Amino acid sequence: MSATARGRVLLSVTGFNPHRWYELLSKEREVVLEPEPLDDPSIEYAVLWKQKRGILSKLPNLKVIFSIGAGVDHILADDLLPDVPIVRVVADNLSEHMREYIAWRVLDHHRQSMLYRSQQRQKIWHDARQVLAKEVAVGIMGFGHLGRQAAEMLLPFGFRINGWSRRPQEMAGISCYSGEEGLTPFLNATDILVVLLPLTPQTDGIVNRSLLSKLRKDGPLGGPCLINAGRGRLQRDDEILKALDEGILKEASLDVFEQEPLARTSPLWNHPRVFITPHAAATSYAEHLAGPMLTQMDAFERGEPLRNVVDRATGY
Ligand code: NDP
Ligand code: OXD
Repeated sequence: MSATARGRVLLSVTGFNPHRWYELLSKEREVVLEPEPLDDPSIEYAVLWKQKRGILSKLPNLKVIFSIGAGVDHILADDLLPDVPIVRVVADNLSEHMREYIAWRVLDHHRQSMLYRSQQRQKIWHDARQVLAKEVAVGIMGFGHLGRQAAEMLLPFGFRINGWSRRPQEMAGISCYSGEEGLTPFLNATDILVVLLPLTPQTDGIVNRSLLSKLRKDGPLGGPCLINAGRGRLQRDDEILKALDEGILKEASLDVFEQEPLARTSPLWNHPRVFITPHAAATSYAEHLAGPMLTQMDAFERGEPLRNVVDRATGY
């Protein structure tokens, strides 16, 4: 079948060059970057990252939206979004990147890299006391697909692992907590907090000073550490700074920020106990994700059910 005979794909992104996505999706389908006219009936699919507001609202035959990402808050933010299924990314390549990022950051805090980097700059030869992983509790906030992957990666090191989710979950070797009633006990038992939640109305701003002050105070690392690779608006940047400066938090690794890119004026950049990456924990590469999206479009047209569909009621 020719590329033009099948439903066309609207590709709408902000914040990066969509060239590679365009090239790869175009191998099998006709791809449109700006729909013209706005009510083009030949467009049946949309592939999106922070789409322009309202760009989908007039398309009469839109059938499925595909998110270029595991999170979908960037799509749901559009108040003119049509009511069609939204498929999110669940893919080995993305999960592997995230597992590696979490393992890297947890080990970095555990093995006191910030201290040793600072000592190196000052040419200080001092052997700081090191505890074993089995003495340290990592709490994974958002124990879904990526949270579980992170837990699997960390278990062999010997870390004690807690997971927190909305509904009760189970995993061998993990202490699972859920819901509001589970949050305080989960935090009280956690030395390194790993945030892998989706951004929803319920989770917006959840990582604030009050939450951080519930992390284990007398743990083996000399203070709790935070790793946020979920979404920036889960946290309040200024409250993280406050928590660091008040001694509530020892260190932080932040991949995401309330506003991205992080403003050059943000004090987070120069804080000696903050490690920053530019929303790069697990990038969605077109080479790995465009193919599965095209496969899902074909399967959908054969009448097969869509996979990894977002629940609009919960927002993830
Ligand atoms: P999942 O939907 O598989 O998991 C989400 C988890 O969060 C689930 O355990 C869910 O609970 C839990 N959760 C949701 N809402 C609440 C709540 N109100 N209270 C408690 N727990 C809650 O998502 P993924 O693991 O695939 O991805 C997680 C997030 O990671 C994405 O939404 C995205 O924002 C972020 N991400 C960041 C990347 C980066 O590069 N920085 C890359 C990829 C993703 P339950 O199990 O009960 O449903
Ligand atoms: C995602 C992301 O949601 O890249 O996948 O943040």
